[in-house]
Amino acid sequence: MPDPCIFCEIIAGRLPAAVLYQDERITAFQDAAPIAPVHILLVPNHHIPSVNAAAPEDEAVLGHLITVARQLAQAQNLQESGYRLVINTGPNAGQSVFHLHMHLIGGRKMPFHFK
Ligand code: D5M
Repeated sequence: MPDPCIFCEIIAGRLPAAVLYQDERITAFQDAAPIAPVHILLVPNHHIPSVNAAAPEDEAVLGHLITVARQLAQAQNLQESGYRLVINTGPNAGQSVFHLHMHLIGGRKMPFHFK
């Protein structure tokens, strides 16, 4: 793990971020470099570097990311217009922060490809 992991620092409240949601399992905050009017990151509170490193016991928290992403999308009035949930994994996907995170992106029409 990079020392310190920036998302672990945000989760712990040691690095500033616009936190929209937090419970005992996950945290959601505004992406610092938004590519759309709505761009939120949802992360497990415990450090998982990527989908490749997720363990069977992480299955519930990964499902919880989707449930809360849907709630946040509805709170942003995206349920009609639509939105995208993306988890970049590894170099070809352009993963740049190695703490598993789900992007919630919406508020504009998106092409088929991400970014
Ligand atoms: O996406 C990593 C995302 O993380 C990228 O959209 C920028 C965002 N980012 C990086 N640092 C921060 C901080 N400090 N706060 C909020 N958002 C941040 P990836 O899928 O790895 O390319």
